[in-house]
Amino acid sequence: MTAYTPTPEDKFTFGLWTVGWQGVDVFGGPTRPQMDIAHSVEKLAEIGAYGITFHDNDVFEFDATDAERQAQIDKLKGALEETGLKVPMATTNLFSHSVFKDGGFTSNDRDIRRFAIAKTARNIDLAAELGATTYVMWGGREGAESHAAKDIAHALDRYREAVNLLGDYVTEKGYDIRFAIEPKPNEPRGDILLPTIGHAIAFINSLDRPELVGLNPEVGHEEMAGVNFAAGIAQALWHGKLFHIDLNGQHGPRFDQDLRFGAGNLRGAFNVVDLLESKGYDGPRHFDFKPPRTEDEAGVWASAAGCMKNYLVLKERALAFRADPEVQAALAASQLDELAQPTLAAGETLDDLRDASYDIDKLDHGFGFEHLDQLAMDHLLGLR
Ligand code: DIG
Ligand code: MN
Ligand code: MN
Repeated sequence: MTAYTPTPEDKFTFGLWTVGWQGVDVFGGPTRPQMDIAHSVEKLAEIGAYGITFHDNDVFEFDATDAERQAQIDKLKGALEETGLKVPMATTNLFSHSVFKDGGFTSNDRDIRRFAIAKTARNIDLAAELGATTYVMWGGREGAESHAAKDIAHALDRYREAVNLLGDYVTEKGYDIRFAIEPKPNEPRGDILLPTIGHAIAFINSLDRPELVGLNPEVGHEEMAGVNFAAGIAQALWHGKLFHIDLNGQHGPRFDQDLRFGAGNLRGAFNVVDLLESKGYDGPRHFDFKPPRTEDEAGVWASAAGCMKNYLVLKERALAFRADPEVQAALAASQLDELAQPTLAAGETLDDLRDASYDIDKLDHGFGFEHLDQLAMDHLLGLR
């Protein structure tokens, strides 16, 4: 029986806010005590993680003095030094403090927008200091609960202004940092701006430095919107915009469950791992999940270990699926190789298509997708 033991080579990373989640929800207070950040780093190293990610206020309090902020940063640095864990990504908390109740970059209040950009720039400096190369922007509070409360065009102007300004900043500073926008359709706002991968890609194309900005899609967020996550990240890869990823579990369109990866939509998880492992994504396998409030600390680590184990099991099953000669024959029978071919031959024009004759009865054939999909199911279930 394979052990599925994660190693740093698997590049599994966790947000400090995940294992540190105290189990608070809309209907109940914390069920776990606050977790010391050094303890989180040490335990994540112990279970095989490659690195950690953080919001500024996962490391130090919103109202920390400079001395308190530095003490916490030094504590984090010490734990990273001791364990060898890396920091591939960082991000800003522009959603917890009440000042951000109408957003940060797109708050109707101009002074709050100015503060949000300044807060982000300060944490970008820390991200660069810790070696992060991706800076995530999740606009959880950028949105509205009612139509007239937010002029979308002006809000997007302000969003673009902020991202352009920060893109200029990292360029002038010479930081090796790219930005990754994380879409989400709703929660905590009634409707969030840039709700899906598609909206975010369109927005990125409007920026001054689009090459600096990509995506950090999250499994549960696209599924909340009722769209297929694997198909979404396939398009992100096609645009060269899958800069980072938030892996977790979700039971379809409902509140953001942030389950451990593999829980919830297991077939979707298989499809995601098949895509990441076969289409050349070389970034961290990052988990943004929340151990359910039912769990004690032992449960937190069981949940984190489950994220990595499920990824490794699905990776083994997906690689076996792609290597299976019967699958390769089924892919050919389903004409997947033909899909990879241009529709026009070299030198052909539209006239060639229009002048040709077509035997519709011969063309109107079955594609054998059910046989192909059952083979995928058999591999997922460990039957092949
Ligand atoms: C929630 O899905 C968001 C925040 O946790 C964070 O800003 C981002 C980082 O991946 N995901
Ligand atoms: Mn989420
Ligand atoms: Mn996320």
